[in-house]
Amino acid sequence: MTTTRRQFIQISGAGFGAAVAGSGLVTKWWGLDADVIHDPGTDGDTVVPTFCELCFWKCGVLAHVRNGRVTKIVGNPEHPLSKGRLCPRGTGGTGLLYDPDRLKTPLLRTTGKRGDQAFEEVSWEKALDFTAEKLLKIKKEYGPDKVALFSHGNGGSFFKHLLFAYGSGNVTAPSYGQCRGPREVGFQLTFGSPVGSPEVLDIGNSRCLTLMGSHLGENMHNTQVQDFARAIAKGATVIVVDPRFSTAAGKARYWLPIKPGTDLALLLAWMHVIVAEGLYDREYVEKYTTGFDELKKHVEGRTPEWAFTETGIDPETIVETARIIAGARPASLVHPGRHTTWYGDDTQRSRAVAILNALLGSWGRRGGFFVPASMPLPKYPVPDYPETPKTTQDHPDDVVYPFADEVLSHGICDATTPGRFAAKGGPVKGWIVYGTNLLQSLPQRPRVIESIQNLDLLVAIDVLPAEITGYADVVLPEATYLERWDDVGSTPWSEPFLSIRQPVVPPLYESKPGWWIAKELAKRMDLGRYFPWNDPEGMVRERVQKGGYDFALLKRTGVLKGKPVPVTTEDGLELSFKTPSKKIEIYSKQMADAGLPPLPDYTRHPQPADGQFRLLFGRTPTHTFGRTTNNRFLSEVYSENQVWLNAKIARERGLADGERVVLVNQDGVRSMSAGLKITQRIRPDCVFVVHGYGHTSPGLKFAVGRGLDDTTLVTKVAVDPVAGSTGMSVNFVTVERAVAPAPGA
Ligand SMILES: Nc1nc2c(c(=O)[nH]1)N[C@H]1C(S)=C(S)[C@@H](COP(=O)(O)OP(=O)(O)OC[C@H]3O[C@@H](n4cnc5c(=O)[nH]c(N)nc54)[C@H](O)[C@@H]3O)O[C@H]1N2
Ligand SMILES: Nc1nc2c(c(=O)[nH]1)N[C@H]1C(S)=C(S)[C@@H](COP(=O)(O)OP(=O)(O)OC[C@H]3O[C@@H](n4cnc5c(=O)[nH]c(N)nc54)[C@H](O)[C@@H]3O)O[C@H]1N2
Ligand code: SF4
Ligand SMILES: [Mo]
Repeated sequence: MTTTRRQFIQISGAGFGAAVAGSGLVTKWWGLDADVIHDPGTDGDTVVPTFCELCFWKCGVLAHVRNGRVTKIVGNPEHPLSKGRLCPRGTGGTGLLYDPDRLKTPLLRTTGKRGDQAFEEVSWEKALDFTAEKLLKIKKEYGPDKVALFSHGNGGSFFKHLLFAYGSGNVTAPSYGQCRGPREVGFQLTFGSPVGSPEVLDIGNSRCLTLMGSHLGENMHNTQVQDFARAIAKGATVIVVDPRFSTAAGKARYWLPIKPGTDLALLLAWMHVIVAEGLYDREYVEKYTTGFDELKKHVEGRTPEWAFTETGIDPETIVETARIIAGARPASLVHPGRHTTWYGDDTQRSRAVAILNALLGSWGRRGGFFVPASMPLPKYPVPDYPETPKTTQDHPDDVVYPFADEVLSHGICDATTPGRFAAKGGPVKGWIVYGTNLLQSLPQRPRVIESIQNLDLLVAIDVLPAEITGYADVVLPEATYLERWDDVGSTPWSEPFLSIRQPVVPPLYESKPGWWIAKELAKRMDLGRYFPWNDPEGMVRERVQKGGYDFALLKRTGVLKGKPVPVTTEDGLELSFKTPSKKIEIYSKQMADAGLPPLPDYTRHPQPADGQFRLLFGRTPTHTFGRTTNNRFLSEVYSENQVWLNAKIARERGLADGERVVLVNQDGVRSMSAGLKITQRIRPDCVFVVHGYGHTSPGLKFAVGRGLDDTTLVTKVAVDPVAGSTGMSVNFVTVERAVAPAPGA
């Protein structure tokens, strides 16, 4: 039995129905009546617990199997991240498993130039021998640190292990420098801890939730969305700051349609009001923070009247919302966001968010940020790694951004291109790319391609013929998450738990699990001793049992829970901070010492000229970037992105809803075409598109040519001087009709 579209929507509805029925979120988002939920019969199904990989939230799922086929995927009620419910993407996992376009065999490039799309199907033996030989050659000729691993997703752990064993520490991912990087650096500097993933937010108990861009409801991180619905049902006040009337704005008491790029001005003005009116948590600030006096002085002139001129938000609203935010403390959460690489001053903006939360006393408090707990899990015994010249946190061989705590992907691109960055010992020569589609996720694509053309080896390990595989020398088809074991992990969360990834059905075609691929490569490079186990289940079992846990129960239920521990002061937690001063550092001496502004200040960013719009991008509930846009199942709900354009502007230009347009950026780069969505729900100075469309890989037979690719237009970035991340919301576009109407038409 395959699930029909109707059932799929009903299952999604079942997922969200219970929590959100009171809030009306289901009907609002899905056009559903929450009462008509129906769960198709499950008699005779085998049910296998594992966790989802349609995004990176790791929700526990129960996969139903009948006659050897996965028939449906539902939330595991025991799993703390799904609580029995999935987001629509998780429900649509079979659309990936049974995608007819999946990579089926290993491929070797046959022509001279990367990107030509000429491959031959080869055996695993041949593909692995080729890869190992090239990797050994690079190690011998240039040193192991001249290989980098780009990795996104749970299965990447085996390749990280392989890379460390090989002798390189260059592990990187666009989910840092193009996503969470500045937030993590800003919070680390302030509280001594990052926000992490899943974010340590107690949204469900918030009495006031402030969302600055965080578009929950379109951003479908499951637990957050469920908690958001719970908070609304309990009467929380929601304040949404977004140039676009997002789904979350539809649930908000205040929508502040801020001028893009000016959030820091609003944050400073909110702090001005809260400090000037004495609305902050005096006791908390005195006990736990340093640098309040400096902040007081710093925000003195940052009045609501001043902020109005920058943000376009009137001073009365700024004062009113500041009082509401402070009035709900400490259960007042100013959401730290996730995709925070916007304008290049992103660490400073994240610092401002962190400091505002410190004034509210929301760190370590119920309804604010919790301090997560996890279940200790012993490592599997393997030999020590050789020295892993991580090279560095940013560019190989040099430290440019001292607070970046991960290797930067665009830094590796630079270090791969001779002349762009003088990496000591010469440029990077080999890339192993696991589960990340660099052609869609890294900005400045021509530079990325230039780097790729300079490589001696590009290996892509993927499940689909994504754009990156077209540029590889060798393509290794991985089994999907429903067909494999991964290593076991302990996710830091408000309740300690362990969960496992185990196969639901055997791998299709000739695809192989990541653990096997990594182990086979290790064997061929004389690194077999790092993969001493033969079957991954045995390896996972040994780790779990050594930790003193019941493996059989974990396998049967998918999740084990530990004894609850206090995660907020209300539960009895004693707060402590891992900063140099052991306090929350409002004033950052670390930054001052590095020659960076110790308190976040506002810088004015260029705004689009008349006739131009700022290009903004985000998510849609049924897709994860471009990784699901070929999923025919999920595409029944949303099959192509649209360009959101303000209705007044459209009227002035004589543009009609649904009309096909192309976007042309400040550098003359043209996008593919997409339909217009004419709406009052966006400011007149920006356009918005959902990221993940405009695929060009011919192998993605469903997605190729559908919609418009925002990344093509991101030719300009603003590099954050603290985290080294790339702000990408700095590109301006004009809107042109895709095809001029015929004369007289
Ligand atoms: N222009 C622009 N750029 C962006 C963003 C944006 O909105 N606009 N968003 C940014 C953000 S927030 C992030 S986090 C990054 C994310 O960027 P990426 O890390 O590139 O993430 P995905 O798009 O999820 O990459 C998915 C790749 O993994 C493959 N894949 C899926 N499942 C598996 C699996 O089980 N095994 C293997 N081996 N491969 C698998 C898919 O086929 C696809 O090729 O992009 C950033 N870049
Ligand atoms: N369905 C779905 N959910 C996802 C993902 C997915 O691909 N699909 N990806 C996941 C990942 S990895 C990430 S990082 C998150 C990303 O999601 P979030 O972190 O929530 O959001 P962003 O992508 O940063 O921002 C998008 C929102 O910010 C608004 N915005 C743009 N510019 C500004 C500005 O200057 N100021 C303000 N205040 N708002 C602005 C946009 O209008 C939009 O509503 O989503 C996660 N959840
Ligand atoms: S949020 Fe959705 S896509 Fe992501 S892991 Fe959970 S169910 Fe899967
Ligand atoms: Mo992200």
